[in-house]
Amino acid sequence: MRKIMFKTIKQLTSMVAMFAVLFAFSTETMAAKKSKTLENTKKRQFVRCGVSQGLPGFSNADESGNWTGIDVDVCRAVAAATLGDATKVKFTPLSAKERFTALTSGEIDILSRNTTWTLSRDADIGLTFVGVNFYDGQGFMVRKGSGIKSTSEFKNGTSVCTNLGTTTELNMRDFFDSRGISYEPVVFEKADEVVAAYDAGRCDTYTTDKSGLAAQRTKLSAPDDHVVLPETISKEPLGPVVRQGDSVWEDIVRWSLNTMIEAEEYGVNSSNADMMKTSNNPAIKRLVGAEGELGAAFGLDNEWNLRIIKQVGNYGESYKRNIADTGILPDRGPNELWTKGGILYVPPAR
Ligand SMILES: N[C@@H](CCC(=O)N[C@@H](CS)C(=O)NCC(=O)O)C(=O)O
Repeated sequence: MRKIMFKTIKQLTSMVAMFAVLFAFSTETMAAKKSKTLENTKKRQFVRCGVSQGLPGFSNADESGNWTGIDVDVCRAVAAATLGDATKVKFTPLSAKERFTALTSGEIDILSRNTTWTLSRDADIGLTFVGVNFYDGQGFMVRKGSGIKSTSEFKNGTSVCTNLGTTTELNMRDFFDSRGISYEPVVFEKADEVVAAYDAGRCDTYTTDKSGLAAQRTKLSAPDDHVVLPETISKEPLGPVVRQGDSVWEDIVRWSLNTMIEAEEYGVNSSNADMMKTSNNPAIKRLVGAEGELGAAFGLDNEWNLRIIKQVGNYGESYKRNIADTGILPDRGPNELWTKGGILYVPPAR
């Protein structure tokens, strides 16, 4: 009798323990779906997005304050996914120097501002990069009149205009130091000051990401008098950044960007997205919310991705509208899909 009772107590205890584990597991999964940033975004009814102070093609405001660009579109995608409306974004223009503090201090919730993903930025200062929306590299622009055709012609004492608080500054130092060429940095916090200084002839060359050179060239008084040299001296994978510590928000931003890229891969765009609901390709059906429950993983409804595609478009549409059709960089280069010879490749939405 005692033996039987002992056995039941033992069974009971292990059952209680099992339930406790199950309970802890389920609350943990529920907790994992909670995002303070998402909650606050819903309360506020807008996404707080940090952008540049004006970089055509990436993040640029017109006279009426309407922001456009591929970086702007990432924030619009998140607004479409989380608030149902791509226009519900408040943009905060930030200099390169200010951008990370604005994110870590909680002034913005997404930094989408031609920002290079590096180890120290990702691991060291409370930030998390969620992906790459433009593969770039650093280059140099010179006046055609200088006759310089290659960076190998740079001489001792070359004066170089660039932006403060950027990878550009560091690569510039590595570049000249490793070649034993003395140089004179002419550095400003505001990009417009850099452009103005270079335009006024205060430096021999202007260095930044090649996309930036192409964009800023349009602001020079005589764009055709300048040329971007062929060499690319660094890797600049540019992408959106979030604060460390809210993994659900991080996932929302990551998969909003991925949705735009994968939609292009599957030929889903802003005009055919609704029709794609009846596609016989399950991968396409998932992308437009007609199959699976992908949104539930972030605590979103099932049409979060359909709204992104309908309201913002796929990556190709965004690139065309902002970068190609504006004449900044008509060719996609490495920013072409992996299926078309480029390196744009995102994990599958399933
Ligand atoms: N990708 C580099 C450079 C970023 C950067 O600040 N580039 C300048 C020159 S293209 C810029 O954004 N200018 C526009 C602005 O400051 O508004 C980085 O992350 O450090």
